[in-house]
Amino acid sequence: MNTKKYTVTAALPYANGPLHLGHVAGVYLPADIFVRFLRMKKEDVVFVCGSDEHGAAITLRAKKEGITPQEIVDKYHGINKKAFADFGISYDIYSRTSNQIHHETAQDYFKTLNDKGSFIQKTTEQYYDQEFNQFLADRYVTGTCPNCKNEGAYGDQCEKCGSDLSPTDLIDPISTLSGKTPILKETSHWFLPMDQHEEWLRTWIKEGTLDGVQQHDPKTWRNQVNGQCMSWIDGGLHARAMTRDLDWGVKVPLENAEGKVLYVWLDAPIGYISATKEWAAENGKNWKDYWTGDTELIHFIGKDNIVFHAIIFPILLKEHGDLILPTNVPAYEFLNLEGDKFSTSRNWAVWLHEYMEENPDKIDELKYVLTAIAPESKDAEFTWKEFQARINNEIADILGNFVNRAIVLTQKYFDAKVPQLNSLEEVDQDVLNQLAEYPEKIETLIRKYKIRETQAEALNLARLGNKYLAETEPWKLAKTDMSRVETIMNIALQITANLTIAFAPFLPQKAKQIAGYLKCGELEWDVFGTSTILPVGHEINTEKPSILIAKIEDSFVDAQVAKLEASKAVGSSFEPQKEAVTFEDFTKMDIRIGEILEAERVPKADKLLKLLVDTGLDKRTIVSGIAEHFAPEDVIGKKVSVLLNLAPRKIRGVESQGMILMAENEEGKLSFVSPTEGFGPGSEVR
Ligand code: B3M
Ligand code: ZN
Repeated sequence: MNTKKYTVTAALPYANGPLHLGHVAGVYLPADIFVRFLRMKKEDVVFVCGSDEHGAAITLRAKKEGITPQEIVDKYHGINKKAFADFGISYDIYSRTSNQIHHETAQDYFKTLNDKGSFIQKTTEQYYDQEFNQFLADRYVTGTCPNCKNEGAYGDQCEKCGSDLSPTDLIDPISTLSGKTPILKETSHWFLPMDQHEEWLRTWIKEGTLDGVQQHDPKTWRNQVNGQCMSWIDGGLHARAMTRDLDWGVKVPLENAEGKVLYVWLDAPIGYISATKEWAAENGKNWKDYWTGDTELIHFIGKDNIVFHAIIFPILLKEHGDLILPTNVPAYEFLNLEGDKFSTSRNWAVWLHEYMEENPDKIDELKYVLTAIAPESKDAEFTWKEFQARINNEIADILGNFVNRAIVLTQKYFDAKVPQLNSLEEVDQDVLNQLAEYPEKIETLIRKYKIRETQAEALNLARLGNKYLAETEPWKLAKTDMSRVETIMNIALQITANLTIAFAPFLPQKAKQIAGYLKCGELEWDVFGTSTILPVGHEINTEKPSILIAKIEDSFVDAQVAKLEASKAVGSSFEPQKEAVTFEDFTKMDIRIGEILEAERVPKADKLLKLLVDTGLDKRTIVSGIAEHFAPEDVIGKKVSVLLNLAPRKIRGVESQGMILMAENEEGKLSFVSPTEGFGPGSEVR
């Protein structure tokens, strides 16, 4: 009996935001295509994914939206799970790392490794926020980048110059929790001494062997994966903390580990195991069969996750002992959008769930384009113009056109019945020979994870059909040689049937639709490449076939581009929305209309005006940074909005008792926020 199995994983997306086309093209869709192919081959495969619900990615987002981490993960787990299902990503399970079974699995895993001595406990100094009584995860510390002096650098990275940082590298560090300077405080963590694993990793990645046993063929690993791994290893691996001081995550299952959770990059990949367990329990399987023995473990990921899947997780798997290591880690480069990077904060994205809501009739069309441009070996770009061109010129013109002709001509000449095959001419034989080569061509490519090329081959089969009809011109022969037409249409129909197999992993809905025209049901891989799929006399659909692939109009493209531009206009020139405040927070502010009675420049301060303001309650001094925009004589007599209860501050030696509110436009121009006529000093603004 064949015991070989496949465990295919797709990177667990953080449940901190919706999915965009970049994610889909460079992880989820290729993984799905690969799995659909394996299932056609009747391989024993489990396809697992789920939400990554821990780490600072979640807690920071929660803080930003002003809701709890649990609310964040519930919200986005729901949105993403539905978007995947609607789009037809055929997971066997889409789980989440907040599940009980995951917490238990991750804790057991950690304990097993700790018992084996896989970790080293070390005490280091880390930033601590004294007001919030909390150690600060890297992303919770901001400050000035030591390299480019960007003042908004994060504790793990400067987004301006791209350098990797650690929190202690920052100049003038600030806690994002309290806004205060954090202190350094000792804390103890469990580290994975990655440096001790360099040697076997090197051989395993380079040669594909582990303890002298061949595990995988290193030539099937993508260059960029090998390259990134070797540069990490050659640069020297370092011990990395596997625990964090945080209150959100999987608790460290040891004594004396109060307030500590597992590092998200320890817990998340174990999520693949927990998800397999959950699926196995629900389906009467044994999860271990899929993580041991003759099983291929394949991780589809984005390139920013390579080190975690090709170095850190393999170390953890090997340390555990009885589990397999990945056979391949197909990593994808990035997809850009209309000349720019996908960006959530700038709202420069095509969101999967939105696309699905607006275009439920164009699912396979999107799949086709995303696979055709998939960033397999280098970054790629999605544009709506190319979306249109690929659909119209490739699948509509080539696939749609061929299928339509095969069906319509059969209906016309043979009453919708498969005609017989008469003696073959060279052109027929040639086409049949080429057809017979497709299964191997396609299988070889897809097993090398060349999914883009595989789809191109599937389209070549439709091209072959088109070319065959163009060369033999059965519509002309119909007047003179019906016996030839029988042969030609028989072959054209067999090619059409073959197309349902070739395209099934890529365009599952279209493949079904074609099978519907042919009334042939779902065909098995075994018959792929053969020319006797449809028996002579078999009746195909007698109705005029509905359009397989509708052409994309210019107006569709224009509307999509306009939508994107509009969202960018909002996204880029203004600051993103600030963190949520409660109504109570808001009511603490006392804002009223005031009238400016006097104004003068503050000596030696170009920006400042000293104002005397009638607030309705009193007349008070307020220093305002508007001198570069307004001359003193321009502002006297103006009615403006004033924040009265801002704690008094000394500015250039003058005590300022409040703040004038200003509006600022895209160009940085300022305007007072003034009431209409009839609202005098003291009127409340709420
Ligand atoms: N959530 C990072 C990401 O979404 C992370 C992947 C986990 S895979 C175990 O890119
Ligand atoms: Zn920098």
